[in-house]
Amino acid sequence: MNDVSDISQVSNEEPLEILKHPDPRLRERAKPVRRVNRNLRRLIERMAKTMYEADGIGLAGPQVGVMERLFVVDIGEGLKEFINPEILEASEEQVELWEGCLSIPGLRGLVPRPSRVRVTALDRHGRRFWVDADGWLARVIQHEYDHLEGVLFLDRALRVVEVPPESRLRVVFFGTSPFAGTVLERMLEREVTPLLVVTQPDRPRGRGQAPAPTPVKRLALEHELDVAAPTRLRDAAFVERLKALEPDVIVTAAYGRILPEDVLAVPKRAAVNVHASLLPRWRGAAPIQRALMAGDERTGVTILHMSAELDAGDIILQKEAPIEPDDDFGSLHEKLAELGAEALLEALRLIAKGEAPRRPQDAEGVTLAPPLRPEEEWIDWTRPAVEVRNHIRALTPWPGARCLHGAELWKIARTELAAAGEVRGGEPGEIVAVRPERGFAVACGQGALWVTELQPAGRRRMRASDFLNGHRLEPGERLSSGAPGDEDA
Ligand code: GNR
Ligand code: NI
Repeated sequence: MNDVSDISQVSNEEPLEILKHPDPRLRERAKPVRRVNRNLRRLIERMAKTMYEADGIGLAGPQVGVMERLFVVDIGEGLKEFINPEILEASEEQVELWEGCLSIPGLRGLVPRPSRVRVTALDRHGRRFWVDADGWLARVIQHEYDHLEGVLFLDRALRVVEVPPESRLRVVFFGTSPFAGTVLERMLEREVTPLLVVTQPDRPRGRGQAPAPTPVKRLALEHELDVAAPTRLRDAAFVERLKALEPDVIVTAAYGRILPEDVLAVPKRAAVNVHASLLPRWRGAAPIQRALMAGDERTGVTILHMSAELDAGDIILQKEAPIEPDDDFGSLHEKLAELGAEALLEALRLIAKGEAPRRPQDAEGVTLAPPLRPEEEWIDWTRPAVEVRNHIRALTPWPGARCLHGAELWKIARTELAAAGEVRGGEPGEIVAVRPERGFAVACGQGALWVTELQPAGRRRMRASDFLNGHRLEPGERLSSGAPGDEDA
């Protein structure tokens, strides 16, 4: 924020009302300013305040009912006023750009204009100045000058389109994981640009375990968005910063922390969460993993209002998705992130139009999806093959489903159920068949699994057939679970 806008914030001038098309005053030609005096300086200050509060980059007298030749501009380089401006020269070269106008909310138009103009005007002290403007400054000066002539961008536009209502919402986004990254990316593609992106502080990540930004932070910085990574959400300075943004909506997606009530109370319209299950099934931090582990064949996403109780708020909308037998955490996570983004954008449109429904969750059918505990990363071969397989799906590719082959840590990445009678016998964890082109079969508490992909100790993930190419494995060898406390092996 620049100095001038700060002055306008402390000034006690009231903002003015912005006239909206088709108000006839927007079609009149403005009269020259007669005197540059204190009254005019106060008017300039009020116009600046009006422009800043409306998030505009320019404002002309007629837009606030002042039929005088005067406008203010701030394209982020400070406030500049133009009194009795004249356009002395305009370039032959034209550029087409999308324009909006505070007097025509909800529409924008593709307007060709000279790319450069030479302008003269008086400043607030009545002193004459000249500017050679290009880029956005040239654009805005011409747009404002048009207002003084009673001309609107609609008159010059090659095309006029509606601005999607959701892109006009003031949004603060809270998110951390890749799921949240996908949601944010889709929001940005649809021009729903958060005023602020809140994420978790940098943490040791990846192989090197050096502190690294979250996927959401990286994306936000790429798009030059403001980012906050507070360690404490209750921190008064953070809550004040949020309030100052006057958001309509708070969106959370896989943020990884519960928002305190005083944060939930900040947005004017709603605080909503993108949750990766069909609530009330799988409330909690690990809905995708728990759905896979349970062998669910359908799941989906829910957009809900946040409440004090975790994932228990009223539902705005849900979208279903099948869980395919070959889905694992990686594939399902991606599908649900896309579906969640789609559902969120639909919900934001409804919120923007004031049409978002609110449906309390069913009291029946509540299940909980607590985060994975480290000991759950071990494969328990004594369970039925179907359950072992689902467990592995839920842990693949991250953090990986572990077992021990002797003292070596293996991660099992992909399996197929052995057909009835295809392999027989064996204690749970015992390798009961080896087929170099397919993989190897492991006995479970009931039935057996063909391991078709794995990540052996210190190596990358590979097909079991490739592994067997260079590694002897004999029926009778055993896979086991780690002893409790071995999680960090
Ligand atoms: O805020 C505004 N944005 C803008 C974007 C592209 C081209 C011109 C403008 S000016 C506009 C404010 C306004 O309506 N000024 O008259
Ligand atoms: Ni305008």
